[in-house]
Amino acid sequence: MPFFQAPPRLGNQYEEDRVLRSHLARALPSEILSEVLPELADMGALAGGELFELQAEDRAAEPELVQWDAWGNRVDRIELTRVWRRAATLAAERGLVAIPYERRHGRHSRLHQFALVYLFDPSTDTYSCPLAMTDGAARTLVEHKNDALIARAVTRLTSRDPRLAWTSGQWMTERTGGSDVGLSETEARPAPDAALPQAHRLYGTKWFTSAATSDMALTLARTPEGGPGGSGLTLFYVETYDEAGNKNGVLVNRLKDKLGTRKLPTAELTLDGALATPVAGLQNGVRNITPMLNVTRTWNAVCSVAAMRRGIALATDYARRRSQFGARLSDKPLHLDTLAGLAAEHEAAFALAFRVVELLGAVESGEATADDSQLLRALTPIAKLVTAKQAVAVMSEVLECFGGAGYVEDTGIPRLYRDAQVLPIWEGTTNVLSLDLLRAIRKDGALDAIERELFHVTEAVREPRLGSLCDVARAALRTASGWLTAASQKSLLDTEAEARRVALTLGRALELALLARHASFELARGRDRAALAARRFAAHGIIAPPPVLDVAESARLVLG
Ligand code: MFK
Repeated sequence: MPFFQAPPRLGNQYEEDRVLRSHLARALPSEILSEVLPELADMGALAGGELFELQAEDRAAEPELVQWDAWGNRVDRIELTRVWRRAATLAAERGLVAIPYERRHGRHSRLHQFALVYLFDPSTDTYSCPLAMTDGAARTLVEHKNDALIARAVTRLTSRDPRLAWTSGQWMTERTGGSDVGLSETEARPAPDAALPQAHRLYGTKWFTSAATSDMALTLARTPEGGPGGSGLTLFYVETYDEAGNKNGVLVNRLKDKLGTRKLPTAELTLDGALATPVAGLQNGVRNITPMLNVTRTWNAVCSVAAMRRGIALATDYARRRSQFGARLSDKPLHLDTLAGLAAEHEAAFALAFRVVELLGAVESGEATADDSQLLRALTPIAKLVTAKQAVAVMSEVLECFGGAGYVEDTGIPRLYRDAQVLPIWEGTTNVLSLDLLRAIRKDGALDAIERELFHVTEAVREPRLGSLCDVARAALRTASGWLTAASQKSLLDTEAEARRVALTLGRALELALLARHASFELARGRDRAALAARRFAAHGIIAPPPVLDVAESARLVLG
């Protein structure tokens, strides 16, 4: 009988995930945990069962743009994959966007939501993208207290009825820049004839719009009075169809041919007179859209952690099924050592991403202190950038854990790696988010907030065996803050050059401290796996490579 390798399998992704279960047991009051547990177990079963199988069956399918109908009408319809159609229904029914707006569990509602998202995301081919933007749009409309749009749109964005539920887009990127959004060229011309308040018609090109099947979008455009830059832009609300069901001046030019997230229809759009209404006045468009950015960045962090978990779950299962050199890979010391390193990165990233989730829940429910709000501002860019980098690194190793099979498309494994590579890019690249952290340090006291957090978190570590790990985290914070001080004594340019290593170091220091606190909680209950993860994570290194070249030397090295 010739040999055939058994493929990796998944069980219930809630029940098999020690990290998720143990963190929820610490962070959620027991009565809330008991209430949400059936939902989590059910989502875990879907994620490891029906959805995982559907993903495999549907592996080769991609969305298609149909621009014309048989009679020559421009229709610009995007046909979605089976996984996406199923995911849309499930997401609405399970309240993946609705939960934090229903706020059944007060400040814990975000934790409830993101625990479900974490289970749902890896089995639904990036359907988290439209959900993240939908959540971000709802949050933005609520924060701006735009009652008319809350009544019209938020009710749809947060509906649990799949027939009524809307998704939102976030149309920001133009040819002038995905990062420097203040350069946007889209024009907003007043449309006094239209019924909407302060109606405008939008003209321009949006160059990279994810999930172009949305029912509405928040977007930026410049009115005739708007000056240059981000403050001269207006944040607009636009629906993709008018009341009669006709396209609202939104043309889909083509779908992007991307490295990964290929199930996600990302499009180039032409706005040709799309009727739109301002969300919050006619100025400060960039500032006004930041609630959306901060929510989608939180989704990004959670989905980075979820992606790592999926890769590790598959690689670990495979290690139990695959034998080489006379033993299962799961009995091979070097393979185990490799998997342990991945597990440590995942658990540390989990601790930081879900700390942001906790803070977001507290701030939204009005139960947060001013310190919590400041800390949320500081941790959101850090969590997004550091977890995304970890996801790419972990996924590269996951592929290697499968040997050649990890490089072959129909195993489904290469997609994990390609999809992970978007995580550090969209919603602000690593460098743009590092600069955002600098902005938050200068404007919003982010460094003080991080110092306070690290102090409180390490104070809560009661277990002496974890004391040295807390010392490592505190030393990393001192190092990063020393780099900033030294650079700021030189120049703004020198400070800017430090931003990435500062952000990555602070991110890993926070991850270590939060993981040590969790490990202390676990050790007190006789469980040592989180402590093992913390020890291993600290050994990977917390402090980024130090600055050795100044700005002029880097320029000489790179540019000659
Ligand atoms: C897995 C699920 C993930 C979900 C994925 C969703 C799909 C992805 C779709 C996309 O990728 S959409 C495009 C995403 N694009 C970005 O994220 C843009 C990246 N660029 C930035 O974030 C830049 O930092 C930014 C555009 C904000 C810089 O623009 P400006 O015009 O130079 O901003 P400026 O002047 O520094 O800031 C304007 C105001 O906003 C300031 O406040 P004031 O007006 O009061 O002074 C800033 O403090 C404030 N601000 C900026 N960023 C903020 C913020 N406030 C709070 N939080 C922030 N993050």
